[in-house]
Amino acid sequence: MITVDAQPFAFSFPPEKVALIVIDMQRDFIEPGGFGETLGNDVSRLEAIVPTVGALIDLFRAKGWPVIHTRENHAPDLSDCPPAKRLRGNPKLRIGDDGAMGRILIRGEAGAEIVDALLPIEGEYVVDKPGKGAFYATDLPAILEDLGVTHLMFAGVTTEVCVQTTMREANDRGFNNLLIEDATESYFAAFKQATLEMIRAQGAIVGWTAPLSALQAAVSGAES
Ligand code: C5J
Repeated sequence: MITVDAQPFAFSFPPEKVALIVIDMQRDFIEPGGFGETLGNDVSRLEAIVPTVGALIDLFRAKGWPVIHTRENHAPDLSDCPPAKRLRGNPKLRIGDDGAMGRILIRGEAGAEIVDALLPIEGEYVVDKPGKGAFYATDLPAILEDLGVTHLMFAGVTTEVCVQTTMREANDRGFNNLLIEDATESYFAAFKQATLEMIRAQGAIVGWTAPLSALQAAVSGAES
């Protein structure tokens, strides 16, 4: 077991049974001109974590541990996008509309792709998901079963939406979850902070949180 100095208490994981899930590090959420910005958000908060997410992915790659990337997206005919999702609110652009990087959140369009710095490499998994949670209407459950993992680490955006939803789904399915604090971000600082606190409240009711440096120290300690 490798033990990470985490909150609300130490997180121990068997290195042969861990996987990383990187949630929705997509151009439309992160880059200026994308969907996130058209919704009125300051995307620079999300752009700032790209190097840390990259360092986390590099650690998993160096150890040969599985990496799973998710993308929130929809079929071109929007058959997997409920009207309740597409029509909610009064945004300038909706899912499926033409944006600066192609049709918003449509599979195959430039904006729906993962940012260049974090593109998956051969052998990594890419899960396309129509919802906020990565377990709904995807092959993620089958991938995790095939891998035989019991412990998951999480990174990505946004903390309180797709990351938190997926962690809660994973928690209900019996996984032990660690969220890497500086490898996740929200458009709203207060929402990120509240989510970290909710996850680790009541004795890790959803999971644990720790900075990347704590994971790196635990992994180097286990190597020496
Ligand atoms: C949102 C996500 N915020 N990936 N998606 O709509 O969190």
